[in-house]
Amino acid sequence: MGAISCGREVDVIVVGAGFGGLYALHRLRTAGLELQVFEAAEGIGGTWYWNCYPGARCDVESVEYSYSFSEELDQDWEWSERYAAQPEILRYIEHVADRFDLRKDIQLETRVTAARFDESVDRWTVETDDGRRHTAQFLVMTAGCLSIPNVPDLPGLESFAGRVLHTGRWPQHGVDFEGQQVAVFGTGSSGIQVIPEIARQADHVSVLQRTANYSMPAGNGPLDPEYVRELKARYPEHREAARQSFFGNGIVEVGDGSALDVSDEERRREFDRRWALGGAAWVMTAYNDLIVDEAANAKLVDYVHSKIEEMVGDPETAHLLCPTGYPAGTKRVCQHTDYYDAYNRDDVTLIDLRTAPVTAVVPDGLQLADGRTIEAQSIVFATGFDAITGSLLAIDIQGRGGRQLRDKWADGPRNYLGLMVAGFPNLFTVTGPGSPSVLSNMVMAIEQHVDLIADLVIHLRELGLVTVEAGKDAEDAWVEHVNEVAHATLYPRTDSWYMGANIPGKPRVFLPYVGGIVSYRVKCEEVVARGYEGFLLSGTSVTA
Ligand code: NA7
Repeated sequence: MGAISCGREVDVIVVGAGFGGLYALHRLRTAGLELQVFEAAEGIGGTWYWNCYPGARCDVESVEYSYSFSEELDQDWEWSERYAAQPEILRYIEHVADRFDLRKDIQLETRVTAARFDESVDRWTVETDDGRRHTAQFLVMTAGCLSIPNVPDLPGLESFAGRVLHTGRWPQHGVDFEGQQVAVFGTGSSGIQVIPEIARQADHVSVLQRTANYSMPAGNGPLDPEYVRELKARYPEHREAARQSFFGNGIVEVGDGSALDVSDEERRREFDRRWALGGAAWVMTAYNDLIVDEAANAKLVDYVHSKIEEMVGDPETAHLLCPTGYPAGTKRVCQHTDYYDAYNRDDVTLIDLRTAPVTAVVPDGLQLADGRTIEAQSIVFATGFDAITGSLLAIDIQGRGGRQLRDKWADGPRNYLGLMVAGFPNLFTVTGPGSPSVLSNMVMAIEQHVDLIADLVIHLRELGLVTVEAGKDAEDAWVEHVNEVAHATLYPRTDSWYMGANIPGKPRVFLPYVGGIVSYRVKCEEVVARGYEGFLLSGTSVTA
């Protein structure tokens, strides 16, 4: 290491200033702790700062994908659309930061590179890329579940003469594709959102598809003021209903019957009704067995295929866009606005990478295995992220005895409740692996974790103790439970980022907790009621 200078000594260091970091700062500061937040970007917002590509939009309804901790904030803020676009979400985040005076404890353009637990003083020493070292009793990781971009290792990419972009690192000032031929890789949520927008501007778009995705119409539009007025009149009850729901969403009607117990006509009517309402969650929850029973799932697969065939004019393109080979919903389901229409344009071409992989990137485009050359002046990677564990393992985190988190998690993440890791005292992972996180309303998952952390820290201090960590037995039992619940569903059958399968060499383990936000919350409440069962408080020495 080079010359290191000393930074602040605080109670808590928070890594990341997105939804998670901002709430951690607010909640723990209100509890009387002194905090320092480090954020790598030039601005706050996390995911909603970086993903500023055209078309970026949340797939949870805006009135739900927002903080619930302040009734006044809920009443004052006006969302304009059913599903908010990135600029509006970022404006909301900026508003929250100003309203709760958060900026003074946030240091931007500062990346945390290493964190080591010093057992002699029971404190974390945190290094940042400005060459400074800071210490804190607690370290709270809110660096994001989808924040480390995955860029494919294409042969010759460095020789490309045009511009290379990733949706998760989009230039803040925008990109002008006017007059360009653009190659877009990836047809997940980001690809499905960005492709129609680029198509509107560019001369030609070539979409390079490896796997077709299941996507439902967003059904986005302006929010009806009367609907908002009614919702606001009962916002606290609405928020509570969301907390008690499976996904952290109180609006979606969750069907409680089997897709196999109804006639084909009735099922089609129900799918049609939900498809017309818009929102992936509406369709995916039409029946209670779509994600656990292959035969039930197949009914949804057939339905989605029929809709794609209706929407896309060219039968060959429609056929390629129909997802096959994996159950619907086992990769993150997308929401589209104009996506399928884009393929009805003359200036959008779909290329199937399964039959025509890229053999080389050349200065003016791509060469395909079938001999075709795709000319391009820009390459856009909508190729996703090293999800959930990526941002934690990007930092050299060392716990007791210098044990590295990277070593401990070499075969997949191990922790208790997705929140704490045995052998890594006073380190909290907000929406960490093994918690509902990306399978729920993220803002709600964040609030629940941060509230739990705040209560635990206060409890610890009231007892006059200094460290808390996961017990090894509790950790083992939780990891087993997370796997057991996942394997009762169809999810693990599919190569997805939920399984770590999108990153070469990443262990194939189901990363989030699929048991639902309400059962997870109940489990956490039981743990607290039993005196923080499974956590070791104070100087108890453990080996992980
Ligand atoms: P996703 O959902 O991981 O989608 C990435 C897409 O990129 C997906 O279609 C991948 O195909 C494709 N991909 C990944 N690597 C490659 C390579 N090497 N070559 C070609 N195509 C590739 O990321 P998103 O950013 O769209 O969405 C992430 C989340 O953000 C989303 O779920 C929402 O929660 C918001 P694959 O399916 O792996 O074959």
